[in-house]
Amino acid sequence: MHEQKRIIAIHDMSGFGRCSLTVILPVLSAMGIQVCPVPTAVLATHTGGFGEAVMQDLTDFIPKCLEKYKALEIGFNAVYSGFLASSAQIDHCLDFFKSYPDSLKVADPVMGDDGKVYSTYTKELVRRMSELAHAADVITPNLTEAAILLNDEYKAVLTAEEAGDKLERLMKITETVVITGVALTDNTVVNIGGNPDGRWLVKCDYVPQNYPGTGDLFTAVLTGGLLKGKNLPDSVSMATAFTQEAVKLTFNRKTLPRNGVFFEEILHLLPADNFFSKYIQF
Ligand code: PXL
Repeated sequence: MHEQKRIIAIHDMSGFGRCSLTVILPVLSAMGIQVCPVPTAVLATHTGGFGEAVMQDLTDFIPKCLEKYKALEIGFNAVYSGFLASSAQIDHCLDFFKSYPDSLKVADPVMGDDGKVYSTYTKELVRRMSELAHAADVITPNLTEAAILLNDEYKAVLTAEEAGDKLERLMKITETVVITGVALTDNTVVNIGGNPDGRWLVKCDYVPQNYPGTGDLFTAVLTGGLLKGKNLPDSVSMATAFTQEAVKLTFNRKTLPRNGVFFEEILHLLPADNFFSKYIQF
């Protein structure tokens, strides 16, 4: 295959609010990776704070894309899934994973935040997300999604031991796991990652506001790092540093959280991919 890395991104396209493909496309492109989007749905806005969702489901479109790529014998270095619009899309993502067995398979098990499931998600879609997690090489749940995948009661704040225990249990599902936005009892917020080589923790600077789309920003940078050959702790660290920079910039502007984060102004940091937050082994 051509030297440049190529990735299939199976996510929704939300017109306003900065999440999923409107974040993933520019971020991975700035990292020098060719992104081929397969939209799961198109929405006017994301579902976090704009009232009832205006959404067009594209479930039937996804298998047609796969057939076309297979017929054209186009290869991909990674398949990266995220927000899905129906439980049938789980099968379609699994078909993509199976069709590119040598690719890096990243499943962001997007389902909810702050202990709540997103309004467009059905019970069946939530139930079946673990099938995708089992088939993936890398998963990046937040605490809400980790609790669902593990059948745990949602807890907003964990001790470091509890967080480590969740990571270990998720690593029985998928080899490489990163849990994002973990609030710990010592008042820190951390991202934690684990694979067969170890477990790492990256602290985030405290910002008293959550923004939608930051999970997508994080996993896009993480996936780009891994695809470019960086190891897990460096990739988690770079994704944390980039996301945190965008969050801090946005907090200082005092904009409505639902508008998402101003990542556009720091995209220039990405091509060098040499900025890191500190990580520690735990
Ligand atoms: O960032 C996750 C996400 C993706 N897509 C849509 C969403 C959300 C989170 O709210 O609403 C449409």
